[in-house]
Amino acid sequence: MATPLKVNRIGLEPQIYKGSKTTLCAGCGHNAISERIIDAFYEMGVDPRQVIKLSGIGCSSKSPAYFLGGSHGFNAVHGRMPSVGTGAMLANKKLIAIGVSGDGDTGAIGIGQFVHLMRRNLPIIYIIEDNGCYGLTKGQFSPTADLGSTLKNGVVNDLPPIDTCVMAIELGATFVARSFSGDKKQLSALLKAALSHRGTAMLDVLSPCVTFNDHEGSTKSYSYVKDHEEPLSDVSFVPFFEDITIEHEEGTTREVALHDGSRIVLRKLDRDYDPTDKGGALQVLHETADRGEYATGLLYIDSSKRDFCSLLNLVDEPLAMLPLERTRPPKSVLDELMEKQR
Ligand SMILES: Cc1ncc(C[n+]2csc(CCOP(=O)(O)OP(=O)(O)O)c2C)c(N)n1
Ligand code: SF4
Ligand SMILES: [Mg+2]
Repeated sequence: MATPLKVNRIGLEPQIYKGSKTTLCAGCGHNAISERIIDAFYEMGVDPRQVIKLSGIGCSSKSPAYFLGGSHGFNAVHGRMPSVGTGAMLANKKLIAIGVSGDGDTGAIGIGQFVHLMRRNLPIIYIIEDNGCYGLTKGQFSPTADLGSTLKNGVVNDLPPIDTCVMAIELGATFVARSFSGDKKQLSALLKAALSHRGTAMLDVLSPCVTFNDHEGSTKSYSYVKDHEEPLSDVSFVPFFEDITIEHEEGTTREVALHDGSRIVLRKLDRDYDPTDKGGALQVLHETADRGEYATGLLYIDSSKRDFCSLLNLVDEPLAMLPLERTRPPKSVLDELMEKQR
């Protein structure tokens, strides 16, 4: 008898969630992130046909080709993915948007678009695959490269970095997290929580470039990040469709309810961390950065703010599906308007 196929809660096999074979270097952090995205969408039972994948330009921006092969996709111009994503979501707010960018794509040429995406709270998961360099163009420093870190050839970076998480929190993003491509458990929980959030979920994922930025002197190498990662709490995720009761000691965990009824459970490590305290989140980010460390986990969340589509009072039906007669006012409306101007 044939073994029954493994399927998720909407009856789809894991294979459906895969994409083409990666052309990125073996060991590149971006490949591990694609794997986590595949697992998260499969385990959450998201229909890939409802998803739009968006990206800019860079090795990171190539990666949407390597997951969710049956989803819609748009590989935008360098740094311009946020405006394409905004257009797509306003045209069809029923889509689930996932954008993949790089630290160069976001922090350099795309910084203007990033800023406005974060303040609008568009419903989108926005991932920065952060390797501190322009991998695709052979490893030059990017704006997230740390002061004093070095290139492979010994050149020292004498500019201060941009912290995209600090920026996102300041600008009004409602879900801000930092993780590491090598931290399977934390990244999986954060991706699933991002899928349950309504609004912009910004994840800066440290993702080492094994070819150009994995040497001694780099602060984005596997060994540096492993040694300097400071998780704020132990992150678990409980989806709305699994009514799991997590056993925990009073006072040692914090639960955050997400809009679809799922919960993100944060177990205390060596400090009490409140991800709803904006000032506290910024302080921790500044303090850890001063020590050359990376605070990881769910940094900040505000699930009360309206997302961009509801802020614009869009009709229930996606604009892209409306028939012509509902999008084009008849001549009588125009005549009436003209009459009022007289
Ligand atoms: C308008 C424009 N300017 C510059 C480039 C060259 N370019 C291609 S990718 C890239 C940076 C990619 O860095 P990042 O976003 O960090 O991605 P990574 O390759 O590191 O994943 C640059 C500058 C381009 N393709 N288009
Ligand atoms: S050059 Fe770097 S970022 Fe690009 S695929 Fe290779 S390891 Fe990844
Ligand atoms: Mg990069």
